[in-house]
Amino acid sequence: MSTNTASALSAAASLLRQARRIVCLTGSGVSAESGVATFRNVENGLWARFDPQRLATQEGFAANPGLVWQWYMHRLDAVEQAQPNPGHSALAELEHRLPVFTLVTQNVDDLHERSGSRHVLHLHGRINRFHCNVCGFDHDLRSSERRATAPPRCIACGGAVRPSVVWFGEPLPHRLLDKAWQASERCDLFLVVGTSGLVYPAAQLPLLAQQHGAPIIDINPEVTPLSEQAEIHLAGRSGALLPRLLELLGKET
Ligand code: BV8
Ligand code: ZN
Repeated sequence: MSTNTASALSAAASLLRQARRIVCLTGSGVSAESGVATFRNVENGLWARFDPQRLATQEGFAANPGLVWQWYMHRLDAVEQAQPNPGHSALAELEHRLPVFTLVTQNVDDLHERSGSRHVLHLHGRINRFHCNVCGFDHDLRSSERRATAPPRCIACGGAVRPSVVWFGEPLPHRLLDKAWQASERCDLFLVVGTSGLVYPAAQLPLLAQQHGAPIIDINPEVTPLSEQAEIHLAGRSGALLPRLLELLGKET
């Protein structure tokens, strides 16, 4: 594992240049510089302040639907006010420049799309979409429904409407996971950005790629289990390092 020297950046640019099929997995760290909270930071992460069992599980929703609803709507407001940062823009640019680039995100925000990424696999769903927790019917909501203290009722069956995110213990969207899995098995370079690599099955994807011979580049100010596995760990903020990587890629091709 090499870290954030000029030579590590240049080695990463060189791997990117040689690669033909790249998969990138992002986590909440890529949105941190946009002001969106991460999850596991001990001071200001969401799970340091809120209990995931009460807020991000079926059991939590059944026990207190109003609390869960208001918490997600509060987070949605924050996401809507946030702007993409240079890390998001650099990833959008990589999608345009590189031959086959599959962007897989654990993030429920839409900042990748808003910075120009066209094909994003949202493994953990999207906070600005809604469906019925009972029958699965998709719902568009009016702002008054979003602001209500309890979840709206389904127009098809009367069940509670919920945000279309994946809670703990729920399966990931099957088709998207399949696509991400296949792309990871076939890629020749795996880029990990801003994730603690603790949530499965997402964290399995880079390891799967590595088992099939692809090197991992990890961008994260902290050392994670994935940085320890990575061929190159670029220790720093994605909003600073991704644009530098892009610049090097442009210079040396
Ligand atoms: C499933 C909801 C099966 C949406 C989220 C024991 C062992 C192994 C696995 C398990 C286990 N017990 C249970 C499991 C499975 C469980 C799991 O993995 N648990 C872990 C935590 C132990 N997984 C599941 O339950 C999944 N489902 O397995 O289903 C199944 C199959 C069939 C039928 C039924 C069931 C579902 C997982 C989905 C969980 N949903 N949230 C929401 O509210 O948003 S998890 C949550 O964590 C977020 O969604 C997020 O996407 C995900 C990952 O977190 P990160 O993004 O990595 O965030 P984190 O704070 O951890 O890290 C941020 C990183 O950024 C840090 O490293 C930091 O240093 C870095 N950073 C900070 N600033 C920057 C930066 N990096 C770069 N630049 C910066 N500027
Ligand atoms: Zn319904």
